[in-house]
Amino acid sequence: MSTSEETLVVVKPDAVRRGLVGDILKRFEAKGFSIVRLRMTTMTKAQAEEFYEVHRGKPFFGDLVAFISSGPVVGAVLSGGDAVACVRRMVGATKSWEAEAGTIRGDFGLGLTDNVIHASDSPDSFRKESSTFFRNAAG
Ligand code: 3AN
Repeated sequence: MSTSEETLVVVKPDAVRRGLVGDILKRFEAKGFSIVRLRMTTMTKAQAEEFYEVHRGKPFFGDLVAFISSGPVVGAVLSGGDAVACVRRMVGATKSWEAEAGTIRGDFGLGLTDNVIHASDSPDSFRKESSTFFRNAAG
């Protein structure tokens, strides 16, 4: 029996620009996860730096922050069994061109910085990322 938990996904600016929000969120609902919180926003540079804090100092940090704050994103908290690991499997490998067909990155993208979607990699990351993402949000 899997334990119910929550995780955060963020549909990135490339996927929002391409009109893929519905197609992507639909997969999580079809799988059985509930969307328990949802926000469309454009992240500030400071918010993006905090969101990707673990990558600070890496060579791609600047590009990553510039990209994620380049346009609207849609963040959703998903609730359901084994959410963190299961959603990561559904998202697929970081390099979209290597991601398996049937995963979100495998089906919808070819990029690395612009790799369609972010998903928390642990319950601790979920707590930190969602507090950054939903800061000052109503509701
Ligand atoms: P994932 O999103 O699959 O958990 P992470 O956490 O290793 O991958 O990386 C966070 C984000 O940083 C990725 N989604 C991707 O956009 C970007 N990224 C990771 N590695 C690289 C890299 N070598 N060059 C450019 N961007 C990268």
